[in-house]
Amino acid sequence: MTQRSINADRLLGHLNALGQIGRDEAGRLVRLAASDADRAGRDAVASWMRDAGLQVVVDRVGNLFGLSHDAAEPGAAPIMLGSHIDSVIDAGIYDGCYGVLAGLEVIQTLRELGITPARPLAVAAFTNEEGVRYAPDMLGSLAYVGGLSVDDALATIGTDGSVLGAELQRIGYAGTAEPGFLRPHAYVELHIEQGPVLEREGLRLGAVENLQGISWQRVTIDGVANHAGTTPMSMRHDAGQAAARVITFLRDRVAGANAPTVATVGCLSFEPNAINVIPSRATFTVDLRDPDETRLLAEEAALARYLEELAIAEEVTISVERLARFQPVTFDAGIVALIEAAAAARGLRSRRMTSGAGHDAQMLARICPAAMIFVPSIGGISHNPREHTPDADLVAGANVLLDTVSRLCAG
Ligand code: HGY
Ligand code: MN
Ligand code: MN
Repeated sequence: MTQRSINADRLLGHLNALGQIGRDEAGRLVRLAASDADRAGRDAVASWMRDAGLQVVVDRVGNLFGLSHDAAEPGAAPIMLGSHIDSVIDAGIYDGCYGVLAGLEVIQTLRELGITPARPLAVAAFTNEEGVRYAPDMLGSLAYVGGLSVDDALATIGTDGSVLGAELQRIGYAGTAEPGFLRPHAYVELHIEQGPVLEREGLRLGAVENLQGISWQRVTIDGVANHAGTTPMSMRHDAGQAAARVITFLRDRVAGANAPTVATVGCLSFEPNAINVIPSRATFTVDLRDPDETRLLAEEAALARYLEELAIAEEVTISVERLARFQPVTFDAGIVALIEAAAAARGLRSRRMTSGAGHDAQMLARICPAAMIFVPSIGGISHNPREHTPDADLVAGANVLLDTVSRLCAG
């Protein structure tokens, strides 16, 4: 059977065009959920969906869908592809966007080849996957699968004090479809690995069989502002020092454990944030992840114990707010096997692997069989403008997605 292929130039053209949408005055890619930059990106993707002959639908939490109803069984549950187009701050151009645009490309290719799949096809761009502006991450897909009420999702307050529902209204993406309006037969997400494994092992593709648990917390430490010059060290209630001890505690504990656990303090702010004032308040985030739920719970408990002891030792007050908590997810073994077979049929060496990053697929897995396909990230770099995947790998991944969809339809 001659192997079908997606339109590589069109996919790469869309990827690079979308990668230029949402640049700030410094040239950084910052397409935060429900921002003007996100609107511009959504408008572009929606227009490409229409160009492909798809019906464009937006649901109440802004999830954007392209639907192709051409199918042998038009009323059957669709195969859904997709990811997200919102980004982190100073992002690369592939994270999320690749999965949305490759999903669109696969559907457009099948339509152009005149192939009528057994089932309808859909491609989704889920709202606020990154969770940088609104917590939790994967908010749009979480609401889509019923893990968060629509009202709670729309009432979410952003790090900038904005309200998600009002922002979606403002950018014109407060849709009317009820999240969950389509229950997929299966969901397959193509994504860059964002880690070093595939490149290190010289492999072209990853069949992702599971995804690690995620714990996000915001910690606030309240001490006492005082004069940096006149206050003896023994009399200080230094929120800044206490925060530094937590950061070091996390790194030393996780680095010392013979486990895949990872810990990150990505946001940190002091008040009053003045060079000669002992910080009265330190606010920071803790991102803990582990593929094993028991270990993740143990790390959360160890942090909680440390914070209690620290509050006494430093004579400060410490409060913690839960921002996100998702258990590890195992993907559908049948789809994982289809992905491996599709890769092998194209002579692409692949391996099964765990996703270190969170993805919308972990939410869709709650309502349908789901799995992911990874392509290599050069240097394992992501959430960084240096994020890069060679064009040949991007095209190969999209062709494996195409074959996986065909096999799912045949199956
Ligand atoms: O945080 C994550 O893993 C994803 O990029 N939202
Ligand atoms: Mn992503
Ligand atoms: Mn990301």
